[in-house]
Amino acid sequence: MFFQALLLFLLEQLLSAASSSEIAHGLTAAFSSACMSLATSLKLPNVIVNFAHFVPAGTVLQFQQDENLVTCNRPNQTIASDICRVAMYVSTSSRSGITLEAWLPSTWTGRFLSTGNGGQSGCIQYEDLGYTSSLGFAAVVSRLQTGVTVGKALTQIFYKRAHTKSYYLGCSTGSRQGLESAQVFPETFDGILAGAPAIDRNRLVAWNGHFFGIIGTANLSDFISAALWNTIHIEVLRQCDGLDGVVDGIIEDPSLCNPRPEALLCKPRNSINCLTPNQAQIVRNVFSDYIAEDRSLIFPRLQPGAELTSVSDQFSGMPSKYIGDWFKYVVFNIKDATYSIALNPANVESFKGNLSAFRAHGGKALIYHGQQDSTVTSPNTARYYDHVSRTMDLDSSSLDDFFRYFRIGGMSHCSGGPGAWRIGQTALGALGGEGGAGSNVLAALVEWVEKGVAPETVRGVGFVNGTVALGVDFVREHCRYPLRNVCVDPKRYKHPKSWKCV
Ligand SMILES: *[C@@H]1O[C@H](CO)[C@@H](O)[C@H](O)[C@H]1NC(C)=O
Ligand SMILES: *[C@@H]1O[C@H](CO)[C@@H](O)[C@H](O)[C@H]1NC(C)=O
Ligand SMILES: *[C@@H]1O[C@H](CO)[C@@H](O)[C@H](O)[C@H]1NC(C)=O
Ligand SMILES: *[C@@H]1O[C@H](CO)[C@@H](O)[C@H](O)[C@H]1NC(C)=O
Ligand SMILES: [Ca+2]
Repeated sequence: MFFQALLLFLLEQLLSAASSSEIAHGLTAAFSSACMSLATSLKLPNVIVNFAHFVPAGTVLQFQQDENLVTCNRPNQTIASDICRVAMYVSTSSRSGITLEAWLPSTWTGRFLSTGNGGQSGCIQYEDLGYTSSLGFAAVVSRLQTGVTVGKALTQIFYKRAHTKSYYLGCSTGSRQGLESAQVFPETFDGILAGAPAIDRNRLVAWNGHFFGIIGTANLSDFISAALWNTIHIEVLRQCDGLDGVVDGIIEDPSLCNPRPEALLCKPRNSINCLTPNQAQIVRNVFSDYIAEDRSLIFPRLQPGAELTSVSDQFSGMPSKYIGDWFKYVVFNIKDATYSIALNPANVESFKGNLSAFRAHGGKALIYHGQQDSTVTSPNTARYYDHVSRTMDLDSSSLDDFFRYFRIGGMSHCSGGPGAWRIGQTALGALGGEGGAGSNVLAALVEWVEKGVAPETVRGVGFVNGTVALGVDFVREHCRYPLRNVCVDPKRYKHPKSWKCV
């Protein structure tokens, strides 16, 4: 409305002499001055505006240490479309507060979106603000409900009308934050895009920690070297790659894969690149569920196929970096795991199975998880899906009305891997149209929320040797759980039509 009125005003001012470039220039100037005026005019409770800048498309923002923690390791961000960048501090008590950024695009679709962050960083994922604002979302980064409330209010003030629909996008911890919102603040979002959710967090961190006890330190005689893990990976593929109908380096459904490490046992005439009996047991333990003293499940096993990306972390001979500050200075054992699960500080587990209120609000959740993820093992997401199904007493066809889970074969943690992992999920997964129509999972979520057209599959793009720089290799459609992907025409396995969800 505001810009239409302004356009008429400009037309009058410029009379018939106005050229379209002058009008465009006038609109940009108006957008820019409306943006900058926020610095002094924005009045929201507990909010201080640090700055409000107009940033034209093509700018490379350079981040200073004072506006971006050094640990975040984000030196710059290229801006794809004109935005109003607003940086705020929101105090949540006399001693605490959050930093918040909103990136408001000049070509707004009317949609609001919040993103989260990965790991335990608390960093602003500028690339996701850039990605979603370039798609026309008024985007904020906020891990807390407070931030979303401020972001929505700011959006309304700036554009002079309320948003139409509200979305969330995040992966890993960002995904946990999104699902936590569906569980605890069910009316906040109409659509949630959640990848590789780091849910049941106490158990997840304990699971990351338990590998050190299995693997041991690097000076042990049975320590498995990186080279030997490579051999193990090749053997896992030899045993399981073909289960989906084609040998292509991808295990579409690792839940069907139960590798026998004994196939690699050293023989009298072959004592290199093979496993001692102890090492074979270590490999078995790595691919086994993590079980408590009372025999109950702590966390599902590492899915076979993901072992190579564990080598630099869980299999390194040092405690996993994902234990971080959570179990700092703790010699980790099963009792610590059981204790932390019972403690569940700040309800960080985010594993509530009752999403009734989210469903009643009309919310839709689209979950995806790479099937080659060594950071958050993917069977945990099937476990959550089943938990929601049981808690709400809904079979898959009813649950899928508002909650769908897609398994992305050959995708690592949130991005990367040999599979067709680029699905438009985040800035890392942003597509350049390679996959054709229907290959952006965020657009699919919007269709579902706004037109009621639910995605049957998620279409992704894979790269030559899993390397983006080598170019696009194939397109594949990923099935929604509990269906799995099977190749029905192995000679043409790179063609999406050669696959079927069964
Ligand atoms: C942005 O940061 C990357 C990574 O440090 C660097 O390689 C690149 O040259 C930077 N680009 C600009 C324009 O500053
Ligand atoms: C093996 O390495 C660990 C940790 O690096 C060290 O504490 C231990 O003393 C070493 N053991 C031997 C036998 O060298
Ligand atoms: C789920 O939550 C709703 C309220 O949102 C409540 O009415 C219902 O009883 C709960 N169901 C279960 C199984 O706990
Ligand atoms: C891809 O990997 C294979 C096997 O390692 C290798 O032979 C091939 O040259 C690689 N292709 C490219 C384009 O690098
Ligand atoms: Ca395969």
